[in-house]
Amino acid sequence: MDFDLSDEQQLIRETARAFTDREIVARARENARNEHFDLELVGMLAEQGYLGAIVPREYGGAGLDYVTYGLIVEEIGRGDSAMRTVISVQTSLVCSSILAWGSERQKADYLPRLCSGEWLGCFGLTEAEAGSDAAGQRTRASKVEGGWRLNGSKMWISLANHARVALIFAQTDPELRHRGLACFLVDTEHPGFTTQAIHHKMGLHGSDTASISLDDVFVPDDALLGDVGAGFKVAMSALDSGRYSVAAGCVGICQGCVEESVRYATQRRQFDRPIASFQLVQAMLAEMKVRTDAARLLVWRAGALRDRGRPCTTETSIAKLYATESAQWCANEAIQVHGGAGYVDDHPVERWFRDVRVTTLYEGTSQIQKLIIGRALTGINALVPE
Ligand code: COS
Repeated sequence: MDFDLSDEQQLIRETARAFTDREIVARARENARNEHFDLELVGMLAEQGYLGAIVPREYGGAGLDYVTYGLIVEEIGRGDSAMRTVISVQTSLVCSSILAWGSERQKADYLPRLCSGEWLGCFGLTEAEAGSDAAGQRTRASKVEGGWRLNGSKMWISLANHARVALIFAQTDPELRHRGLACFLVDTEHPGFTTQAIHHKMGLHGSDTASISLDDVFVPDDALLGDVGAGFKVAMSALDSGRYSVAAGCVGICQGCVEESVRYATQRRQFDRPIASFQLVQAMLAEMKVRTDAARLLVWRAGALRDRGRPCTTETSIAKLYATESAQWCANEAIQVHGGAGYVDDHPVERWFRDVRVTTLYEGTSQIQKLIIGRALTGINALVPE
């Protein structure tokens, strides 16, 4: 077992760290304050090659492995979860789905545009009534001459207001449940496709979130991604990559909490000495550090398994569960270390605390991750009645 990164991985990580500090950290607070989805910064992510890190070079990507992708996502996640969300959605949910399930034409058409940032993509799985129960899609796809008509709505969709292509999951035959689902590559400029921005979120104020309405949207036959009936597998395989990305971003939040808390605790003086000299403060710092390292190693394990072509769904759920819960815990502790100063956005811990809250909800709640892990342990699917 080798925990050392290669020279190339170290260089990529250092470059991502410097880019994050220079470009992302510098804008994160103002973007959050102004609820500004920073398209200029998204363009810079694309220029860095971060929107298609795991896409092969022949399709315009950077051709990196998953471990290296995770290193990049960790750094961006430390800087700003709103920008990390862009990478997770564009790369893991959209590009990886097209890569795994797309025809040669679909790959050649979409991937270069997505990797270059010319187009953004979004992932239309969740509905108001289909969250954890992703198979319970109410959006319907009806077969018509030359294509399909889509009707329904989607909820909590990141990047939807700015996406040029949307992966839309829809039911073709409700009696078939998950085996009736299909996934379509939908041009968001088609008549009948509309979005509405969702405001007043707890966090991720610099991220674009919207609901989608599909009102008799026509898509041609060749907009199908994978076969009719394969939609659920498209979604689950995308989530394997998406959960990895969220987990890596949360390691970044953990790391940021450690760094900011050590910095603050060594500078802040009370009782004529730095608060870092108090054992109770050191205990908080130590616990944060332990969780950070453990979360990172779980992410690296999931990435390494994937890079070797081994099954990694359970290990990815373990990494996602632990990293997101740890990031939430670390953000809370980091505010405790900062005291009153951590309660306003002068320090990034305040934003991390709000931004991290969604990570145990989206791309599968912590409870869903536990059911996936529990099923792997016992062989029993808790969601199926005996
Ligand atoms: N990759 C590819 N295929 C997968 C897969 C994966 N990771 N996981 C499951 N599948 C396949 C199974 O092999 C099975 O195939 P068959 O129909 O050929 O048997 C099919 O998908 C159904 O799988 P499963 O029986 O595991 O589905 P369940 O309904 O029992 O449970 C859970 C699935 C709960 C795990 C799933 O619904 C889930 O992850 N829900 C959370 C959804 C979510 O994360 N939503 C948030 C989205 S934010 S973008």
